[in-house]
Amino acid sequence: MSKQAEYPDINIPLLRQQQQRFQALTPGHRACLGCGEALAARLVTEAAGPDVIIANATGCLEIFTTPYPESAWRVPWMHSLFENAGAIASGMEAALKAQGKLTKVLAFGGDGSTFDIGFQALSGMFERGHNVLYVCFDNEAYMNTGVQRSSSTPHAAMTTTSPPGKIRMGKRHLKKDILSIIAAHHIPYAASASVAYPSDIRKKVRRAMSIEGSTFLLVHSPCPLGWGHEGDMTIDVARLAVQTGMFPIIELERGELTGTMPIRHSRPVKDYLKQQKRFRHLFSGKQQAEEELEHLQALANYNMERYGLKGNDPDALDSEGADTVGRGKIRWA
Ligand SMILES: Cc1ncc(C[n+]2csc(CCOP(=O)(O)OP(=O)(O)O)c2C)c(N)n1
Ligand code: SF4
Ligand SMILES: [Mg+2]
Repeated sequence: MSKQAEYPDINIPLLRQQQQRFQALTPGHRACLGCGEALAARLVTEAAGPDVIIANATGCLEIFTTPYPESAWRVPWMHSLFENAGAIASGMEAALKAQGKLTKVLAFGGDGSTFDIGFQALSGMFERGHNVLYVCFDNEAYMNTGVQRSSSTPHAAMTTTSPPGKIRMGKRHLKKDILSIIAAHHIPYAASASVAYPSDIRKKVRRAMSIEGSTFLLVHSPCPLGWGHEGDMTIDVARLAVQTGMFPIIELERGELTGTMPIRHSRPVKDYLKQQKRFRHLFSGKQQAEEELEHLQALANYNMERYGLKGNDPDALDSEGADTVGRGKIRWA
C-alpha cells in the first residue's frame, strides 16, 4: 500500500508550511518591543541553521539575549569584548579547522562595534581571509549605553551626544560608508540588507554560508527606542529607508558591485525622516532645518545615482515590498 493511500488525510504541503523553522534565538529574551535587531538576528540565525558557533560583541543583542544566568541562544554562543569579535571569531575558526570540523563561525556586532571600536579586529580577520560570516546589526547608534552617536549615525540625526541646538542640527558628520571600506578588503562577498525584506536576508545569509572565506552582511535594524518611532512601525520605517535611497541594498563580490535591490517607486526622504523623533528638529520650518532636509535628499539622490537604484524592470522590487531581487543579470525570487 502506498503512503498516500495509508494516510489519506495527510496534506504534505500544508504540513511543510506549518513546520517550524530552526530557531537559534528563542522568544523570551528582553529586547524592547519592535526591536529591529532582535528580528534581524532571528532571521539571520534561522537561515544559517543549527551547525554554527557565534561570537557576539558587546551591545544590545548580547545584553538582551543573555541576562545571567539565562540565555535565549540554542547554539554555541560566546560573548566577546566590544572591540574584538573579529579576533575571537578568527580563533574559533582556526580551532575548528584544526579539528577538521565544518561548523560555520558567525560573528555579530552592532554598528558601534563594527564601524568604530571593533573595526581593527574585523579588518584583520578579513585580511587573513578567515572562513567567517560577520553580521553587523546596524541601528545607527550606541543604543545599549543610551543612544550615543556612532560613525554609522546618519547626518543630522539627534542622539544624546549629537543634540540639535542653536548651532548644529543634530549629528554634524556623514554616516560612514562602511561597505566601501569592507569592499577594499576584496573579500568574496559583502552585502547590505534590511529587516523589511526577510527573504532577501535569508538568501544573502545562505549565499554567504556557502562561501569558504570571509563574508560580511550589514543589516539595517531600526531601534524604536533610539530612533523614536512606535514598535509596530519598525518594518515600515526600515522599508522607507530603502525606498528613499537612504539605505541602499547592494551586493559586492571581491569588491565589485554585482547586485542591487532596485526601487521602482522611490519616495522623498522626508517620508522616512518624519516617522522618527530623532529627525523631529528638521521639521521646525527654520531655514537651517530646510537646508538640512535638502542636504539629506541630495545624499539619497547620490546613492540612487551611484548604485543605479531606480529600476523600471517589471521584476524590480516594488515599494509595496515584493521580495524579488535583481542579482547581476539574473533575477530570482
Ligand atoms: C571598549 C568598550 N567601550 C565601551 C563600552 C561600553 N559599551 C557597551 S555596549 C556599547 C554600545 C554598543 O553599541 P553598538 O555596537 O552599536 O550596539 P547596539 O547596542 O546599538 O546594538 C558601549 C559603548 C564597552 N563595553 N567596551
Ligand atoms: S534599545 Fe533599541 S536595539 Fe536595544 S533592545 Fe531596545 S529597540 Fe533593540
Ligand atoms: Mg548600534
